[in-house]
Amino acid sequence: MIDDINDHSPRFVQSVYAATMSESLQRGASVISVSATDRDIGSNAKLVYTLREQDREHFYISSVEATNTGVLKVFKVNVCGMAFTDLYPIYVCG
Ligand SMILES: [Ca+2]
Repeated sequence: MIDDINDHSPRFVQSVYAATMSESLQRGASVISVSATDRDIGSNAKLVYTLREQDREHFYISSVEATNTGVLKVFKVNVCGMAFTDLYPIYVCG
């Protein structure tokens, strides 16, 4: 049995993700899907997405095991004008 060493870090497919949100988005509504790749194999390539603590007030992110993607969802409604400095730079209400 050949084992894989977890020696690669995940990289986001896009360096910037931006989304336009409607004011009518309800809690639990999906905002955007994000995707990263990891060059390891098997469980070493499985990704779990998290948000920084200050971003969790308004959003949460679900990790989708089947596709290895993360889906950003609304935690608190009326999140118009939210700006992220890290992974999700700008949200504009449409
Ligand atoms: Ca890895």
